[in-house]
Amino acid sequence: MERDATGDEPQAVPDFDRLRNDFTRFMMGYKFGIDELMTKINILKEEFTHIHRYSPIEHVGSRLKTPESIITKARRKNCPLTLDDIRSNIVDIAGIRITCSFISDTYRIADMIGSQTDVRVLEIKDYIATPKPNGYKSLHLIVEIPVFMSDRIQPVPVELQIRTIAMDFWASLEHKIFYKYSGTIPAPLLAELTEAADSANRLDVTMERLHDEVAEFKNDKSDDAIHLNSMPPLALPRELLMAMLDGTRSL
Ligand code: 0O2
Repeated sequence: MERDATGDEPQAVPDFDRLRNDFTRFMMGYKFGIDELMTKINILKEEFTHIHRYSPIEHVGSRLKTPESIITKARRKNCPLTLDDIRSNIVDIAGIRITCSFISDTYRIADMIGSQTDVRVLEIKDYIATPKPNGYKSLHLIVEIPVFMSDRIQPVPVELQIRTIAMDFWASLEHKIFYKYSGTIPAPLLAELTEAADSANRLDVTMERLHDEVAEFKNDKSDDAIHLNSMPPLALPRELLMAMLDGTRSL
């Protein structure tokens, strides 16, 4: 081995291009995982909007953890900073948040997504049934979804946070306050936040009860089986219409 002017062996020059490509490929898998799952969620949302009286999904958002935030979390978990270690230890690099109208909807949506045959549920954390001590409520699922790449199928974990509008309102404000105080919220403020979480929960419970009462009232009044009111009218070809009316002709 040749030595440099100092007499030391030269250091291997890191292959920056290769490292950058590996990292881009790594992050891309998570982005595609989000895309796949967002398609599933948007299909559910659209189907509900057209077929049923209302959609349990109010809003859907997604985020990819920033490289800085991945490193911070890896350090917090004592995870070595290699892509393989990060892949197996940090499962919320891809995240999707679904906001629902009512508490029961959060479980309903979780079941609908979790029971799809290509989705594997790796973990469930039910902070609705068991809130965090500060009052945080949300249903968290880590699901794994296959992403079909040009040369391989990559299973990608995605964190799904499903919560009501009231839970989301609370969590957004708490998140801001948490960062404002660098993670150490003064005790009186923390107590008020926890009290606000209780109020948010009471609102959720009342709204769900009212919704159920109205739904029961509507069921008494109406015998519609399917509600396609919001679906844009489709042109029904005459031949198809005749066949449907007739019932005996084949299409
Ligand atoms: P960000 O910026 O949202 O990505 P684990 O992964 O199991 O080792 P972790 O990450 O604490 O541990 O898991 P957990 O408890 O399921 O929390 C994951 C995410 O839930 C957090 O992500 C937050 O988004 C949200 N969350 C959890 N607890 C709270 C809370 O008390 N208040 C608020 N506002 N959000 C919370 P990140 O990575 O912390 O941040």
